[in-house]
Amino acid sequence: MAFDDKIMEKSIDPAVHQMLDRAEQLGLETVWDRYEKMLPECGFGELGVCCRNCNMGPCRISPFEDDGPQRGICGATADIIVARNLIRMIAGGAAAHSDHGRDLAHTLLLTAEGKSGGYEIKDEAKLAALAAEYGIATDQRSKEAIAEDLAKAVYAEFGKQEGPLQFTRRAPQKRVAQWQKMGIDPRGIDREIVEIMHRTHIGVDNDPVNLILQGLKASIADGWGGSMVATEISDVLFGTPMPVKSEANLGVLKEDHVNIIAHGHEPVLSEMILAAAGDPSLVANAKAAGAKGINVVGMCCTGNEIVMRHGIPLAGNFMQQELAIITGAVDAMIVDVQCIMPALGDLCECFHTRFISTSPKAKFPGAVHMQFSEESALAIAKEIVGSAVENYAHRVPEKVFIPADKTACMVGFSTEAILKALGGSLDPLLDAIKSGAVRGIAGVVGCNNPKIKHDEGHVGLVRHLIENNVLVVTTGCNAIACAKVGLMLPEAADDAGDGLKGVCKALGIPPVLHMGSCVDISRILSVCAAVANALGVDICDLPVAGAAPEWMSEKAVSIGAYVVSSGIFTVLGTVPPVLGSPVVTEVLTQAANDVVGAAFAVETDPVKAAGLMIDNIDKKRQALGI
Ligand code: CUV
Ligand code: SF4
Repeated sequence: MAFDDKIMEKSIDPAVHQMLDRAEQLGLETVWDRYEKMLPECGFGELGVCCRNCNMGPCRISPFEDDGPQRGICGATADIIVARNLIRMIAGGAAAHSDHGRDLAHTLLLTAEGKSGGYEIKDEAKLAALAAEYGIATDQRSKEAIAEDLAKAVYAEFGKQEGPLQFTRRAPQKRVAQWQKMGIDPRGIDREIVEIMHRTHIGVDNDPVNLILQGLKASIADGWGGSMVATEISDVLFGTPMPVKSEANLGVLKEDHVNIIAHGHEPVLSEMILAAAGDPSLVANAKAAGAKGINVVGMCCTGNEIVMRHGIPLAGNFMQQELAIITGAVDAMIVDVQCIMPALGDLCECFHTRFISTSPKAKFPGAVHMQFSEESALAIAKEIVGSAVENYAHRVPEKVFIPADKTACMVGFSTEAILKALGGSLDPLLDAIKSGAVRGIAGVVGCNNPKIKHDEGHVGLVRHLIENNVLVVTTGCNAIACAKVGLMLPEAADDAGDGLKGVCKALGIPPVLHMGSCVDISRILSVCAAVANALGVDICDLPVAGAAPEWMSEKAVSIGAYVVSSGIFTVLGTVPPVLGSPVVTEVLTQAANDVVGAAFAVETDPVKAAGLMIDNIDKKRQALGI
């Protein structure tokens, strides 16, 4: 189906085209309309040169050297203001990921103490492995006793005053030594985030380089701290993902079922929603109401969590959350935290959809708040699902329009699953890299952003990489974009270069491996660390690269910072608000190489961005002599 250019240029996804057309017919506004109304976006903001850190201001630095203020009222230069703003973004992102990790630690502790309402310890092997890492005795001990010690140990990582964070020690020795030398080996997770807020208060740290170093330190506390805790403890509680088949795109909604979308981030909620949706009495209620059953689907990173562990279909990525409501077929949109548009409330009012918020940390206009608590998790989840079932009767059939589009995918490639696919050791992968069949590995992650044609940045970049024999590992909204176009099927190996194609066919894996949600970028770090350790080199020596083609969130800024801090060259597809500072721009794109062995590049063209990554991979191969 073809629509007018205005629609076609917004996304590469046919489901999105149909839904945007539908929105137009119904006179409904979406994120794309609001983006257009915002144009031109504030030039000072784009450059990062506005400051509101004290009430002498707000101040903004003129981009023209001979015209307008060159200093804030306190005397801060563009370099200082840009650096402060950037690391405050890192603080926001690291806080979000780490608070998610903290919630998992809390749930594990309650579960160990027998106080949680429905959770269990599902992966005892992982529990034992983590206990060993923390030096917790496992012999002759119950899993609850081990879990209690582990939960207390990871819980303590957040409030620690002195380091190190245990998981940072997964990194190669050389990497840790470099962090120590640069003073960026994090102490406590919360401590580094708080220190950013302190240093960026008026009149504290006014050295752009010193500010950025603290930003890197806090980001490491995210990637190798809070995010890694979130991933590892989720695996203990809900199981470590293993390959599973599913489907992706709005076509996973079912006209004849009660449709529930779980949207947001933390599996603590979505796992229980799933459990509740299987409750025979709720299913019976759904049937009594005339539905064939209860269809739970996921969106954004919550979607990634439950597709990886249960094969629950993915309804779409960040830019599709409003479009899902516009199908008129969603009986409940259940959300917790992060990446949930406050626009959903108004939109739900145009349909029968019940918008249900659950976290005490995240309330929304137009939402019904049904507060979730780990202590009575299953009982509350049943109430929430019950409310969705009840709402099915209010669905207006004339308002229902579900696009047919959905694509099969194979997901669930945790580190453990990749090792299993390789036959238990990294060697086949290392051999394939050495022989050149696999040129290198790229981590492609991150959000959607209306500044970029939806999914084109993601898919264009990933396709170019696999054509050039670069194996892609992915998380977040990139993963969902790849799933929707069929890149996560073993058959997609046919789209890869000959070397990668051969390796994928031999192993029966897709050329693009879904490693999970954003916090699961920690899985990518763990794989990189394991590969580097196996080769006896540092991560910055590996033929790997990272990209966030359509990023928008503060979390993505923290991710970019910890990926680069880990020694991985990273290309950003949307321009970060730093160009107002020559110093900050230079540090991020050049000097970072001397500090952490990697740097950022910005490239909005996806094929060119892939080219930069491939160049970097080739350079590393050369240096390794392979
Ligand atoms: Ni956490 S952070 S839009 S859902 S990847 Fe998707 Fe992923 Fe960005 Fe948000
Ligand atoms: Fe202006 Fe300085 Fe206050 Fe920022 S901290 S608002 S630059 S006076």
